[in-house]
Amino acid sequence: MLCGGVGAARFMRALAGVHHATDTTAVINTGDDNSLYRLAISPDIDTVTYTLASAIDLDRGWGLSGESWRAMDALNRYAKVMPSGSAAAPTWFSLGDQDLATHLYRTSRLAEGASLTKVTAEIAAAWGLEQRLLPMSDEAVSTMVTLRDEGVEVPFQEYFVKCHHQVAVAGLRFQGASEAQLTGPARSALIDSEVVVIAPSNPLVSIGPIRALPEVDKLLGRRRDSVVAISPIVGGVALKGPADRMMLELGHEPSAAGVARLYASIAATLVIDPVDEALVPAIEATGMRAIVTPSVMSDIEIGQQLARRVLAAGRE
Ligand code: FO1
Repeated sequence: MLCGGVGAARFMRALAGVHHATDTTAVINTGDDNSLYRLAISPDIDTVTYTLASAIDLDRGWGLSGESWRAMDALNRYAKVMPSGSAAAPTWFSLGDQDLATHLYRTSRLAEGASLTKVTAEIAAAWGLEQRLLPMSDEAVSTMVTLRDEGVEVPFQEYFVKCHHQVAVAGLRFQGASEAQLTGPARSALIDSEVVVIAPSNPLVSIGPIRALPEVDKLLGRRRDSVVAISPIVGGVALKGPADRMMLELGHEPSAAGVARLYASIAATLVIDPVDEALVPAIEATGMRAIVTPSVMSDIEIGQQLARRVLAAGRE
């Protein structure tokens, strides 16, 4: 599966109920990664990890449930004296006390020369996961967002968290993507898997960075018939996050048909929710097949039914 954060994690969770976790691989976006507090933070990897470990905070959609924030509170004391221009305590980006352990471990292991792939596997094992969680690349790729009204380009987390993704976007750039490589295991997964699922993640900033890596679109295009995408836009709105607004701001139709136009070259099937039934002709006009099935994973039953339908579609 090509994965971003929350939507992908929810689908992975449902998939675990209908398909062997040991036969499931997630290729996860690292364009959101950042080194705030000089720590190696990988939000989408951690959201998938924590969700599959049933440790995610369901209200926030990120970080750990039952979290405490004592380290952050202590940091806020120093933020008061921090010189302007210093990045020592970016307290607009909160790290919970338990979540901190993940970043401390990952940062130290990377400093010892371990690859992000290796460290991600160690962290997944520590949480008892059987799915294979793979970063899309072991090299740095940074999603940069150009803000329309401010006329500046900022790293993704500044757009998403500091600006609460309420500001209009004029452009996206995946810094480092053309020099970075899909990891070996991720490449093999995209070639050898029976079915590739494009998770219901933001097509532009969660799936986009993965596709920006050399050869990903070519690899998927070659096996397009067994690539199934799930629309993250239902009834014209994103189930979570700014995908609908971002698509509109960047010239795409914020609908399941707009998603089809983005994915038509790499996936033969788009799974849409019944509310979008009227869009089937527009989706088929892109050359994709539309499959209509409840796509809002409001309970585990619906999630598992969606997962079954997606797997079947990839095998047809
Ligand atoms: N999102 C927020 O809205 N505010 C935060 O302070 C915040 C901190 C944070 C720390 C670790 C982490 O893994 C995720 C965190 N997120 C936070 C969510 C993060 O911005 C998003 O999960 C993704 O980058 C977008 O999918």
